[in-house]
Formats: sequence, C-alpha cells, structure tokens
Amino acid sequence: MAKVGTGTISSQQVKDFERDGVIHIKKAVDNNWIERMRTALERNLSNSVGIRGSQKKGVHVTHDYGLWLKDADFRALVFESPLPTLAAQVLKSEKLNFLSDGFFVKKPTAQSSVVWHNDQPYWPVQGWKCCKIWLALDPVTKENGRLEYIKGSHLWKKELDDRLENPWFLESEPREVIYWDMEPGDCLIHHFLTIHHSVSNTSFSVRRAIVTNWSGDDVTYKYRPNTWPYIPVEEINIPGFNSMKTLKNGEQLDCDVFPKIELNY
Ligand SMILES: O=C(O)CCC(=O)C(=O)O
Repeated sequence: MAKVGTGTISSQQVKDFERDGVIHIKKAVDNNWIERMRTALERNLSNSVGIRGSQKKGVHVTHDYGLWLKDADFRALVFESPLPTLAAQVLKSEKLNFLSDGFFVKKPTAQSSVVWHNDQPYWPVQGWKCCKIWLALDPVTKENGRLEYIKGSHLWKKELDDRLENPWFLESEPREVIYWDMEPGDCLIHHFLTIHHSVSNTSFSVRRAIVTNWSGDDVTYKYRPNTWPYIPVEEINIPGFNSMKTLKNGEQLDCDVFPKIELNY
C-alpha cells in the first residue's frame, strides 16, 4: 500500500454527490500535476485507440486505459496525488481500492460526442461505493466537448451500457441535465451509475482529460464478461494479472490490479 497526498472536500459537496451523482471540484490538483500529466499523456498518445462512436470515419475521441501499469507518472497520480483522498471522502469510505485509469482526448473540430451511458457496466465489481474522477488538463466548455450529466440518475439504479440496446432510455424525455465549465486541474467526481455523455469538440482547441476509477467499503469482485480489462484475464500474460485470475465472486478486490490504497487523512 502507498501513502497518498491530501485533498479535502466539504460535507456539502459530499451531500451534493449523494443527491446529484456528480460534483465539480475546483483546483483538485496543482499546476505541477497538470504539467506532469500533460507530458505523460502526450507520451502515451501514439499507442492509444478510438472508442465507441469514435470508430466512425472522421470521429475523434482518443482513449486508452491501464496507463498506471506501464507509466510512472500515471502511477504517481494514483498513489501520490490528492485524488484518492477525494475519492474516499466522497464515497464516505474507510477503505479504498483503485480500479484503473485512462484518458480521453478530443481533437479540435472533431465530431467527438460520447453517447449517454453510465460506468458500472464496464467493471467486474458489485456494490454501491464506486466513483470516477474526471480530471481536466485543459479548460473545458460546451464548445470543446464538456461532459453533461442527468442529475440524480444514479438513484434510478439502472445500468446504461451503450454497447447494448436500451429501450428503456429515451433521450428525448425531459430530464435535468447539469454541467460545468472547468479549468485545468478541476475535476468532476461521478457515481458509477450516474448517466452522462460528452458533446462534440467544435472549437479549435484540444480537450484532454485523465480518468481514475475507485471503489469503497462495500464493493467486491463480480465476474462479468466484456468488462475491464476487456480481454479474458486468462489470456493476459502480465504477472500482476495472476492475482486477478483467482478472484471469486463476492471476494474483496485487494490484489495487484485492484490495489488497496492506504489513506492518511
Ligand atoms: O471524456 C469524455 O468525453 C467522456 C468520458 C466518459 O464518458 C467516461 O469516462 O465515462
């Protein structure tokens, strides 16, 4: 286990997270982290892939995941930045596990929307206390592809897997949608069941973000096909993944690929 840096959020922000399923935190990390992670992201960009709608011709959302397993700066963001402390506070959790990281890059003037979905269907876990931290590395506006959330939709307790048909989800239904303009170093924290999408980058500036995913006290392993790491774990020949191969439904996640984080706040 590694010690983490400190970051604090107010009890009102925790209440907002519980009610709305998402909060915006200003200046979650400082300029050193922003510069360090911009450099780290650029270094990893050439090996990355397109996602979801992005496979269509002319559509550009560049995405990669599992960076912390191969890049020291992404690893440092997980174990040494204020992010884990924020996750534990928002989840009101004594225990915290890291699930994995990733990045999303929207190139200028790209058709780069990401369709409505929530995150739970992408993880082999069960339990309530799960969140994603979406860390902005650039200013974020409607024009360059901000995220938008259906307020309180985590309380519906329904999965929206955008790889499947979801006849229950009608985009046209009136719902309260919330969003924020952001500065580099700000983050959004959303619950794994909060429904969100992101709009196209129609501007002339890039929009880069790093995501980290976290789970708390009540979360255990649950085998689900087509979830992270997206290929059958038996086929992965990286020593760290051996610990995942023996996980059984209902067991604590603690293992090399879902490390337990030591919290010191
Ligand atoms: O960064 C984006 O545009 C989309 C991110 C997203 O939908 C997610 O991380 O679940």
